[in-house]
Amino acid sequence: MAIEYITAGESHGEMLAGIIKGIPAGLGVDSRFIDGELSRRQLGYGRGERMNIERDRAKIISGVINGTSIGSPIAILIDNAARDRADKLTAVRPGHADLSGVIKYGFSDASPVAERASARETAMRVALGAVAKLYLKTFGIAVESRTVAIGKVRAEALDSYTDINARADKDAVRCIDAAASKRMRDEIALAKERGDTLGGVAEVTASGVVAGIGSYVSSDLRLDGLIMREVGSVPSVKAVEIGDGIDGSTVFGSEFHDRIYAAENGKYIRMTNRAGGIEGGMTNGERITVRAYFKPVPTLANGLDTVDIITGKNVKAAALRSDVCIVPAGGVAAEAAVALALCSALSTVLGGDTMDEAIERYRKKRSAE
Ligand code: EPS
Repeated sequence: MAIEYITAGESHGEMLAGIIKGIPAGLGVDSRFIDGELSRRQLGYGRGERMNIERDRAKIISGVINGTSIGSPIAILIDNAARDRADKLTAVRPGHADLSGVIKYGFSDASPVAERASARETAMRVALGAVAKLYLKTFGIAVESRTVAIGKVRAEALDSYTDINARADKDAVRCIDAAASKRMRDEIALAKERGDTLGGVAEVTASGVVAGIGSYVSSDLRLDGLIMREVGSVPSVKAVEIGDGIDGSTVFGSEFHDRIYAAENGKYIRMTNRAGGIEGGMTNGERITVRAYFKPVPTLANGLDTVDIITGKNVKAAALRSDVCIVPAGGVAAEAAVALALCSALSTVLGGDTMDEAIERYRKKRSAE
């Protein structure tokens, strides 16, 4: 029984709506936890004016009674404070959905495209992802993230993977390396001064996952594919890496693959985790690591060359209110994406009408490791 979800809503419409289906009965769903996740997504140096306007809060309207899931679809609403929709967006912005959206849906301007293509949609994904996180937490699984690069500035590798979110959330760009964080903020400030934008990389980790979630038996069950689809559909993500997949493509097999050793307790251990916790489309019991590569925000204060679709003339792209860098928030959205993929794959394996049944099956999986 896979988890399914859907979101709806325009960036400057009345509200966002979302439904997640397949969560068993008996899961504690605390709306304060969801609101905490929504606040995390709103922070970050480099965000625009809009984040001073919004105070995102989740209103749970179905599927939860007295703070506990009842097995039916869970529906959530988030109000939009900003309803100042730009009309007549004809100077289509390169890098956005604007031009292709107008052609595809036959609009006379790109405003309806921008309204739905907007990354505002990730607010609802974070809310639904928070429900997925609560499900995963029941099994001791934590999904966290940190910024590893903004522009050309890279963070040092971590010494320890404990309390990633607690440490990252204290930093203005969600980077655990203080010196790199300072240089990242300088880069963002420089981009802003130039009327430009910056992208970067966020790393999502999921720890405490039992081996054997996902499967090699069928393409639709492969967990790496599910994660790539979810993370790859977060606006601005142009590449998704699992483990050291990108560097791994340049080295010998002997330099990449994680060797397996017999542990004294009769279990198995690996000393490295270059596979990022997934082999053969399944979890192998190691920490899952996923990196989301974000392109620079395509709305530039210094508009790029483009065409006005009404006059046919070469103009500068519309410079709407926007963000300079969304990587810190993007990491939180990518966390939600990984949580949704993992929750879905885990529920496929565990099934269960109730959380108690799912927990019992998880225990059996754990003892088989
Ligand atoms: C976005 C443009 C900005 C961002 C928005 C994404 O909104 P506005 O046009 O209202 O200033 O702030 O992100 C959010 C609203 C959000 O909640 O993340 C865009 O065009 O994608």
